[in-house]
Amino acid sequence: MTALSRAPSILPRSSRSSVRPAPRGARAVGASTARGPGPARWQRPDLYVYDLCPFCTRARMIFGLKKIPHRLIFMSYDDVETPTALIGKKLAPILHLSGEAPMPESLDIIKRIDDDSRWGPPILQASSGREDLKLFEKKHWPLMRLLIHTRLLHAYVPDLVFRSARDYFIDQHPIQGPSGEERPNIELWRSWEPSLRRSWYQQHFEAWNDASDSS
Ligand SMILES: N[C@@H](CCC(=O)N[C@@H](CS)C(=O)NCC(=O)O)C(=O)O
Repeated sequence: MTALSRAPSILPRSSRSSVRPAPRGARAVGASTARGPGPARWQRPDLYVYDLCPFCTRARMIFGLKKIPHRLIFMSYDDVETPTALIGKKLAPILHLSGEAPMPESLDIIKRIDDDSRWGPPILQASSGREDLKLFEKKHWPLMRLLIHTRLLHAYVPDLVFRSARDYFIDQHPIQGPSGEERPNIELWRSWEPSLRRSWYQQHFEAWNDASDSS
């Protein structure tokens, strides 16, 4: 799968709170149920995501659970323009419903979709408030981050197809060194040569591969 380059072409001309005109083809998608006079409305929600983003996976789940047809738009990770045009900053996930301002925040997106009677009655229960899960994540995130981030660059992830996107990802995510060096803060990390940052990622990746080959 590749990062979709069509996304910018359907963005609003101005910024965040504007309601964009219907994209070309919207009439064909939603003609039978388009409501009221005025510009044609498209029916399928647009969901802008990164495949690497756990908050995006969370937002995607409600569409799967309720079997809601939607347009899933993978942004390239270095594409600042698309999310900024939609919500004023670089962040995913973003939901855009026809006739409404695009909205961020996975939990708000989930609630917006689950509560909308067009897609049936709500199905989600209230949050369990499980503190043990939060603690597990807090405790293990440093190791999870190292394992996940260094592997993501080698996975089939549409947001990281372009070299520029992978470089952007590395720039944004400092890791500890391959010989146990402390994880630098982001300013220090970004002041280094790109080749050094890439090499830390690569060395971790290869070390684990070597370890799993020999086990
Ligand atoms: N509170 C937000 C958090 C979303 C978030 O942090 N998304 C990350 C990706 S996992 C993001 O877009 N960060 C900006 C970036 O990666 O440049 C939510 O629940 O949707």
